[in-house]
Amino acid sequence: MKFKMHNNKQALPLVMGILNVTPDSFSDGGKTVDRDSVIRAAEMMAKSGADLIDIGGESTRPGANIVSVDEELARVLPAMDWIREACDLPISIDTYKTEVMREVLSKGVWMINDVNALQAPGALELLAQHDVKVCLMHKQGTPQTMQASPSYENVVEEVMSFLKNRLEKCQESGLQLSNICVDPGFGFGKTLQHNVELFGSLEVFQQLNCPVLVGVSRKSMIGALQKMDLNESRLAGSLAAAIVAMQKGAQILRVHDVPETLQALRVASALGLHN
Ligand code: 7PJ
Repeated sequence: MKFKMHNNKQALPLVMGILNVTPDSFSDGGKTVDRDSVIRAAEMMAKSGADLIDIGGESTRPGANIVSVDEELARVLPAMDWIREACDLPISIDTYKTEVMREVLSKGVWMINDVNALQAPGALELLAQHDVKVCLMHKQGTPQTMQASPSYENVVEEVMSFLKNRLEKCQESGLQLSNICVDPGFGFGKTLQHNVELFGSLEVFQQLNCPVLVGVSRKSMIGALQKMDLNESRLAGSLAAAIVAMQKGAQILRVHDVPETLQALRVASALGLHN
């Protein structure tokens, strides 16, 4: 699969299906940890046209608990095997821990999706030794405290300059630019206003010359943009956001609801919306 290019399905963004193997994930927590449910989820994503599957073994939602390397590996490694039994989709691992990266790289992972943008000690050096995709995400603070008081002078400029700096560091360390995508990190140390400003300026991130990944699926900003009960489904709002992200040039969308997202993107595209 090409990374930088559109897939050949009507120039849609790549759709990355989220498969959490954590007991505390905010929206499908606890439902996908055993073998059968992982296989079922992966088969469903493959059948509905996902381009890759993102496995997360530690929740990074606001306030979530840190898990040990061993615990994270105990969740992620079997899930990789089960997904491979179920389908041949490329696998992304959502981790910021160098030790976890090392293990999954030895099992031939396709992408390292790092909410910490390879800032952990040894992460850059490790990734430089592998031909693997990587997603560099911006966040302010840590998942434990990041929503306490996010603050920026200019959120778009600050996120841009962080990502630019990380891209430079990656290239200095020997990573290939063609393997890297960037992500403004919606909801990671951002108020609703910050998220809205970033989304409004998504096109600006094209200047970084690598694919832009957007993850807003079911996030609290979707609910907060209109008055909504906490337990109400955020699916419709997430689909609207996916379409706008496509229009603003996002090349990878990280989503929970793969068939619904693809339906929305295909219809939007068939009716004249372009990436
Ligand atoms: C993101 C992520 C995101 C990338 C999570 C959640 C929280 N990785 N991992 N971008 N979010 N690259 O899904 O609500 O936005 S975990």
